Amino acid sequence: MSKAKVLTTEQLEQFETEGYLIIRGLFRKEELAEIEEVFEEISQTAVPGYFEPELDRAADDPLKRYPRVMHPHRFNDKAMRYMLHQPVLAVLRELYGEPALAAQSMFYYKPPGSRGQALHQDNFYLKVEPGNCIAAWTAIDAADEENGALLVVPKTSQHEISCPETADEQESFTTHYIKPPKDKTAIPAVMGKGDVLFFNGNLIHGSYRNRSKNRFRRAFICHYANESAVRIASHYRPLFKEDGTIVYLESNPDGGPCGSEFETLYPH
Ligand SMILES: O=C(O)CCC(=O)C(=O)O
Repeated sequence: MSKAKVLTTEQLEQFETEGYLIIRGLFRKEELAEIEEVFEEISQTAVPGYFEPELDRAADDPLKRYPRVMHPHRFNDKAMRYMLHQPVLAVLRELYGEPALAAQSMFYYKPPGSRGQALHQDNFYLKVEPGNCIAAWTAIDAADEENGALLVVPKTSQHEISCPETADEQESFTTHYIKPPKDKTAIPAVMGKGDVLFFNGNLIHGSYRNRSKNRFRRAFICHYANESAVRIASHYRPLFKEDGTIVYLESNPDGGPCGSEFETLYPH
């Protein structure tokens, strides 16, 4: 039996032409409360390889106290469940025109005062082929210009993957920077709690610093590949089907047009 459609023609067109789409209120209040609880608990611990706060350096940089959590689905069942959140997968199925495979989860606390992430393109890191990755960026707190909302550069989703320049380390906690084309500007994606922003792996995006005094800007961020993809960078294996079954795509070898040194030093 075919599944009921969740996106309108206009929404599909927006994703095609602009490269991103915000779906309002895709996570319910109780679900958001559960996600908050999971990551509050994680923030009180250390999980080697996935969440490694450096408490002695927290006074200099709020991200040392609250670094991003990498791949929480690999050690937390609830994170796995939310990476495979049915309403998100239903949207992805329509954006891809086929089912999605879940490749990565992350959680950003982005406390007040913390640096942002310089503009970049996700498929530079994920190397999904053939096809592309799509991110589902869920606002756990309302996000706006003051607390460092995600920035998107509309219509860059058709651009080729470019080789990064060096980011301004005063403003970005990551080291890569992709300069937007001259005729394009980054705009903030202003979002409410529980809204989800979908964007494809070529779209140039990033975020500014959290300039607020006391507002975290937490986000649960997952990356997906189309089910027909054959290869992905090794950092993202294994992947998961909608029903949670494990899938091993081939490992996309390091390198590509920008050389191999980028890949191993700076996983996304
Ligand atoms: O949430 C942010 O500040 C940046 C996240 C991002 O760029 C990404 O997940 O690719």
